[in-house]
Amino acid sequence: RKRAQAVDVSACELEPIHVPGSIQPDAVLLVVEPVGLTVLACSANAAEAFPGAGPALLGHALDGLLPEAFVADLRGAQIEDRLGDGRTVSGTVRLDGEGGSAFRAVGHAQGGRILVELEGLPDRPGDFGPADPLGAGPAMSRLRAAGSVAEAAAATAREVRAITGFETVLVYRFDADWNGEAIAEDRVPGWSRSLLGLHFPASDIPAQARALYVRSRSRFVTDRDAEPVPILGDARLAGDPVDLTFAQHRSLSPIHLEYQRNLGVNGSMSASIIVDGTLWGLLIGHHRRPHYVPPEARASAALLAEALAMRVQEIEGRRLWEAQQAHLAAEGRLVRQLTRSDDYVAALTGGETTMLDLFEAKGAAVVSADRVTVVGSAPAPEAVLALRDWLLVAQPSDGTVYSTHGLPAAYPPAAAFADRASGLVAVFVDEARRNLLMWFRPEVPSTVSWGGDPRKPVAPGRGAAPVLPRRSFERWVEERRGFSEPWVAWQLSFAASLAEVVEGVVLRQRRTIVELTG
Ligand code: BLA
Repeated sequence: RKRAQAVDVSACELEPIHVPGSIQPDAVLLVVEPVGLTVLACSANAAEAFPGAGPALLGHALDGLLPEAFVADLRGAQIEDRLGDGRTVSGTVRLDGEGGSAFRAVGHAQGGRILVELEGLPDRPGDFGPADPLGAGPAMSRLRAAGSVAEAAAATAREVRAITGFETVLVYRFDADWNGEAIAEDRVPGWSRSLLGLHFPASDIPAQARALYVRSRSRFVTDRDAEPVPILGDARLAGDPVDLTFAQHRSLSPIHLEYQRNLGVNGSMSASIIVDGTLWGLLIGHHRRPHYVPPEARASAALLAEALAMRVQEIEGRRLWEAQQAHLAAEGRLVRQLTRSDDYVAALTGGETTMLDLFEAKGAAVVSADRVTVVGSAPAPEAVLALRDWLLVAQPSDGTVYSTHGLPAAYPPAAAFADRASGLVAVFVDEARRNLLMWFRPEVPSTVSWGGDPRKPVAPGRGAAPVLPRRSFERWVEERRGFSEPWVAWQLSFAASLAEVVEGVVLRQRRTIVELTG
């Protein structure tokens, strides 16, 4: 009898995608040691660039193989400083004498080695697919004109599709848990499938892939089904495989290629959208057939991904700045009320400015000993006290702010008042934890459309691939109850700083009472 197989998504994160041991067949790879510039390894298709050579290239000096002008750039000290971290030198080289084939040569340094990729260029200019590989200039001005993230994303998708010739270009945005949503889509009229507005679980793009995409900014697959070309190396490579993190022609994970097959995608692209040093999203290209994108169009697409990132940073940065200014002002007024008052609870809940002016909360509460004062749309006082008792146990006593945007899941009794308190920020004011500030947000019932059931992201595989991606991307609608709009990190630090001010006031008032009575 066959045992049911447990399928573990975390297996996806273990695949070492930066050392696949092979490249895509549209280039030839030479791996060179940086001192003597002799070939340590080459892709098995090396004869395409060096007829008759093949593995005979191993141990050969680079000088004799590539034009001196190109080799000169790879020579010399501080090679990792000049050509590490994805920095490259490139040029068009003619191999095999006058009138020989033209190659785009790109060199970079990684892991103490120099990697040179030689991509055969089409003979006729007509072989360059897209009409307008240099359309990045006008695209930039359209991007600048976009007033919202949605508009900027839509404009970028349109421009990148025009430049690269993909049938679909999507802008994919990650959320705080690394799930993602296709927030913009530009699509060829003849393809009815739309992914716009669909959400995908975090496991579709595992952690090591996201980490690699922060370092190396774009990936292109010409032909999903092309046989990867193995890298042949000499003995010095044993146990230390060639790191292809920055190689343009790295072959992608076979598990991901299976995913693409299930999605009906052959030629593809993804370019990283990095905002504030984190992977904010991806620009994704899809083609139903194989699709070659020439080097300059690839560079334009990566550039536009970067331009979108900068525009997003501007738009979101300004919105953030405005929200924080408004909060600083409100917090300033609250602090003035607090310093003038003998009753901190009244100062927070009864003045012209109240706790409701912070964090877009719809309700707030202050617990002082066993006295509860609420403003706005908050749970009843007994419910607030019960919640406080739970927090005393659930929350470490180190003064950290508790926050959730799904309280009923963490604290089931909250299901009874989810309409008022699905979101909670709570912070104890004093070390004895007698005083507590709370902000509440109501439930926002919503539906999330997933591209396939997110609870089943994987299917069992066999042998080397213990797990495989799901086969179905049918729209799967999840109804979300018991969740509010999420809080953001800066709001929690504002809450913490307000609690500190209140602590000072509480101490001062207690001292005054002691002096008066003592
Ligand atoms: C990589 N997964 C990716 C990439 C995308 C997606 C865009 C980047 C690689 C590329 O350039 O194509 C996922 N593609 C999507 C999503 C959409 C899309 C969400 O078009 C929606 C519009 N993937 C799985 C499972 C595993 C997995 C179950 O679904 C593991 C078992 C793995 N995905 C996986 C791996 C990579 C990947 C390993 C890295 C590929 C690489 O760079 O080598």
